[in-house]
Amino acid sequence: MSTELTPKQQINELVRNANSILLLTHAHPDGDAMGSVLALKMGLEKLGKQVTAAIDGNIPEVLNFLPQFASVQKELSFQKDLLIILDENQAKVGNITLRRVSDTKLMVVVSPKDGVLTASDVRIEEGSFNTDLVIVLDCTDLDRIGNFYQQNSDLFYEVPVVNIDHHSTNVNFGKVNIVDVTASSTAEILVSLLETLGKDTPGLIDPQIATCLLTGIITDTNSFQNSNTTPKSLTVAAQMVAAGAEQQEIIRRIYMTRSLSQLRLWGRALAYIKEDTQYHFAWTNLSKADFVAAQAPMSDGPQGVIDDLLKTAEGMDFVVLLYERDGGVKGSFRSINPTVNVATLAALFNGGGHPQAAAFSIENATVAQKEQEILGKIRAHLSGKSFTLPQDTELHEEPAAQQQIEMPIQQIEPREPRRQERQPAQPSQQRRPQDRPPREPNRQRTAEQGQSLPPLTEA
Ligand SMILES: [Mn+2]
Repeated sequence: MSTELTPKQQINELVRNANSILLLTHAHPDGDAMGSVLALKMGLEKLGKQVTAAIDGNIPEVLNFLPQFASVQKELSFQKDLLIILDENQAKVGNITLRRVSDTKLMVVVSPKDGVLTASDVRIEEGSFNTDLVIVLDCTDLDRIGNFYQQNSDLFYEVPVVNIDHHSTNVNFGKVNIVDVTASSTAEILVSLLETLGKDTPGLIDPQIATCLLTGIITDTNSFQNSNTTPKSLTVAAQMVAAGAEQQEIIRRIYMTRSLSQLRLWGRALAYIKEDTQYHFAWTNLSKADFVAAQAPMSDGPQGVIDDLLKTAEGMDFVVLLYERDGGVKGSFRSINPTVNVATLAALFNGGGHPQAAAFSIENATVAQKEQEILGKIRAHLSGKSFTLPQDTELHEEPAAQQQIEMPIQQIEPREPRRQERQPAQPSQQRRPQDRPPREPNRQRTAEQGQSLPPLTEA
């Protein structure tokens, strides 16, 4: 491939030469991930390509108004042919028949036309994947794709990978990369890519595709409220409305409709809000038990908790939501003070995202086990001191290292069992390190301290 081609032209070439294309995004997709995948799927299909879109993890039901929502696969398995190569130098092949030897055994019978075929005339090879091109959208690195990547990692070596994203923490894992950190969303980047791909296909961006792309732009800018909203994102959004995107429907479905379970979940998150008065941040938690008690499907992430509720907190520099998902802890950050870059905070936990919105996850842990460690690392980072707790994700019976960090004035008080329907607290959340500073008598916070928080999706 010529190095003189721009990445967009290179992608155009790769797409033109591919028949079968696989589209992937990060597990637990948000509106941008899902809108981008569906828009590109429909666009490529209109160009005559065979397209598979697959997403690991739960897809938020709130997005089910998107065209072709149900066409996304949740499982991915690749067939590879087994190739039997016969060398005809010694004898020409006459007939090939298949004979069943037993319930579990088949025999391939190769009868020569003349002469003798021997075992040395046979070679067995693995065929290649029946996918010509992989396009990964809105994903900072391949691990974020989830199980599909771990289970099929060979594919990503054998087939060209295109990486299209707008996260500054993207690691440029593709053979071709379009990582535009000035773009509000991956959907915004796809608009110009689809225009290039559809040069000879007038009207490629039809109302359905435009609806998916506008959904990505709207959700990643939080309805054009976030600071990542640029003149270009507004222009592109206007272009999508002109192309027939159902803007009113998007707003109604995403911002005006809340399920009762979601409202119950919000109530729990609101009740547990705590603040750090020294470093000016607020946080809350949602444990697995909170989701259960609210009857909230795990597929509907508690995104709204941070974007619609926590982020409106007055006087805070940033907010944090911790929540339990998939046996681990997810953390979401939103910056309120524009000079605070929360992507650097998420990076403390090997996460990433944007300066205004970032996230991380810790596997095999509960919020109760990790909350103090997470807060300690954040505070240590903000104070410029190092935090010495090992950065593994193992469960610590007692977070001993935590005692080495300077705890700011406000301490979490021992949690009391909140409600009958809450599951019994894990031992570690009730036990408090004994050498903690005494709690401030004058604190206004209520005795009940929340310990779990919701996650967020990196925009
Ligand atoms: Mn995005």
